[in-house]
Amino acid sequence: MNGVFETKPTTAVNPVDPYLRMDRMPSIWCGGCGIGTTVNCFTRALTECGLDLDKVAIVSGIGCSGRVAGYLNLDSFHTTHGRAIPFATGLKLANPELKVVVYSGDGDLFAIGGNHFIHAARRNIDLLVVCVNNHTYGMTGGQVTPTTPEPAVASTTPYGAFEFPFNLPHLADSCGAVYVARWTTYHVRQIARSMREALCKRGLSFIEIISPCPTLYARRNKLGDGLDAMKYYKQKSVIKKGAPTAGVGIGFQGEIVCGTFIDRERETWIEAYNKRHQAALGARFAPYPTGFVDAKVE
Ligand SMILES: Cc1ncc(C[n+]2csc(CCOP(=O)(O)OP(=O)(O)O)c2C)c(N)n1
Ligand code: SF4
Ligand SMILES: [Mg+2]
Repeated sequence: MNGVFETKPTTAVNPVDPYLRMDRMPSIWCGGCGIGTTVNCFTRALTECGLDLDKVAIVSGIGCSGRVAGYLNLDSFHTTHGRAIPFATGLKLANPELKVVVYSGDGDLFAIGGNHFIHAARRNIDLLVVCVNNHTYGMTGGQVTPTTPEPAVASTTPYGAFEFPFNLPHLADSCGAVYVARWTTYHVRQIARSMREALCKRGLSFIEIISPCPTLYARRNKLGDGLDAMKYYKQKSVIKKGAPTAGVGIGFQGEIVCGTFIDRERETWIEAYNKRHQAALGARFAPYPTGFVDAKVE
């Protein structure tokens, strides 16, 4: 060196790239949108969880968040609106060896798809459900959803939302989910850790990620850009591990309680099916394979 730093051409690969279908880039997501951040966290969780990626399948519904399955270089299924969970349930039962992840938006999972969620959680189907909650139908122009807080403005509530919104962690908890966590897109390390933990659980895990939609939700509500959303998440988030889920509802621009609220064990649907039929039929019954894929958690 003679005092000058030499710059060499680099062939460094972004560690996220191998997990993505790079031929489909750039993504459709707007600048400042939080969905891509959640995908980055998911790839980190996949790196660390030790699962055989040939045995991981991802299922999305329709929406901006529903595009996630199509961008990930896994066995990906982009299904119809609201039907990701029944599709994923069928996939899991047809091939119990798979670790099946449902990744979709608040509208897809909790409006048209809400009934499927509550029954999958009640039955404890072995799925990880990740909900990107931006409080709106992003893809279709910013309509109100079951999670829009009062009195946020949406295209269908020009004078402000007035319906009681779902508190998603409480819904998941009361329906029997075995793992329930909430983070915002500001909490990238915690999201990755939660995803890794949830990938290792047996039964229905639920992770809610509060995420900005600057183009529709934030613009209509004069909340600024993606960076302003990060400032809000940083200032108004409080981490309360194990907090009772009944108390973690979110008001408009209010406090966001984050953390892992539930981590418990419960018989999965396949285990309960086997137990009941074994008891009733004895040796005449051939048990359904549970096919749980072991992953490592440090
Ligand atoms: C049966 C049916 N009804 C309505 C639609 C229109 N539609 C597409 S995406 C969407 C809402 C998506 O909202 P969300 O799941 O919150 O995803 P986001 O775009 O906010 O990420 C709707 C209503 C559709 N595709 N199919
Ligand atoms: S419309 Fe909203 S949710 Fe959809 S990509 Fe743009 S910022 Fe993201
Ligand atoms: Mg949404």
